[in-house]
Amino acid sequence: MAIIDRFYAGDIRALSKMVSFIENRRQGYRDILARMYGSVGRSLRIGITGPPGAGKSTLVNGLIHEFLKDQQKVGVVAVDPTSPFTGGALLGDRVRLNDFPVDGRVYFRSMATRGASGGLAAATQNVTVVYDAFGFDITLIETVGVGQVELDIVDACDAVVVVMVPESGDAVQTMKAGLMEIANVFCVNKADRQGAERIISELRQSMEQRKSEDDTWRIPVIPTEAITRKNIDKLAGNIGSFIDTARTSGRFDQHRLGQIKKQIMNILQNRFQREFVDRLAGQVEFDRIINEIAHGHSDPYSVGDKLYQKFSTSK
Ligand SMILES: Nc1nc2c(ncn2[C@@H]2O[C@H](COP(=O)(O)OP(=O)(O)O)[C@@H](O)[C@H]2O)c(=O)[nH]1
Ligand SMILES: [Mg+2]
Repeated sequence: MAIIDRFYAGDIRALSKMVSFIENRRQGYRDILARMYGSVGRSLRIGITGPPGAGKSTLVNGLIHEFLKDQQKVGVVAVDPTSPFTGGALLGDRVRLNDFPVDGRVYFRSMATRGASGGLAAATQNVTVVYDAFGFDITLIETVGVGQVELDIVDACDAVVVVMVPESGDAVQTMKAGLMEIANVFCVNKADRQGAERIISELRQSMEQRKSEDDTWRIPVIPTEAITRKNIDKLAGNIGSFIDTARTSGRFDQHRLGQIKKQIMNILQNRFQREFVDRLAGQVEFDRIINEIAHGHSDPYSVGDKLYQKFSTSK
């Protein structure tokens, strides 16, 4: 049987191969994705982001148990932008596998980033499409929150949980880092540690003060202890409530449509850019131009204007 047929028959090894195939953009990957797009849209995509060591993986473990109780099938993708060396499965993720049934109801995958942050969003989106087509009810996306990457990841999620720990220090600092805007649910993990009360009340206070763009949803702050699974049910419940609320208000669909538009724009932008740069490289006498500028006969802005005029109109 062809791998694609085994995939649609629910063979987990075929799923593994398929994810690699798509991730590595093997020849023909687009046709396969195109077929998958015909049957997706059902799976919920939940992002879990926060600083390294906050307990995201442990939380993901706990959440999987919650979802399994509800007879939900769960696919996990862990994105690690901090480590260019892992290049695949992180050790922790391999170990975790032993906790779960091997009957295809849970599946893990790690992805190391390949430099460009935009590429990461695209790769993650593709994996979620594969998971969805395979029949997972829920996709959990674990990412380290370190700047641009987690902002990109919003484009691949329906709901985002931002994880903090008492050691995160000043909650207000974290807000400034842009995590505030992307959180639909806050989780203060390691609530057993000192300082938990403080960060929880700080966060709750900021949430009260914040004028929400969407007054149908108040961002909750949930204390958890991932290692003992304390309050994980509550966290799962709040994620569920957010999604229900967003569906009712129409925000859920709006968000998804916006993501599709953004994805198309990214594809176009990349293509135009590549094509433009290729044409430039082949036709512009850079050495001469650079020399002219260096000797005061021209300037970079004028050259930019001229090249733009020339190449935006010519074929
Ligand atoms: N004290 C305490 N430690 C925790 C808790 N949750 C996770 N940890 C520990 O924190 C460390 C980092 O957890 P991990 O899930 O790998 O964090 P990640 O880097 O965010 O994925 C591990 O040693 C966990 O056992 C918690 O609720 N309380
Ligand atoms: Mg982790």
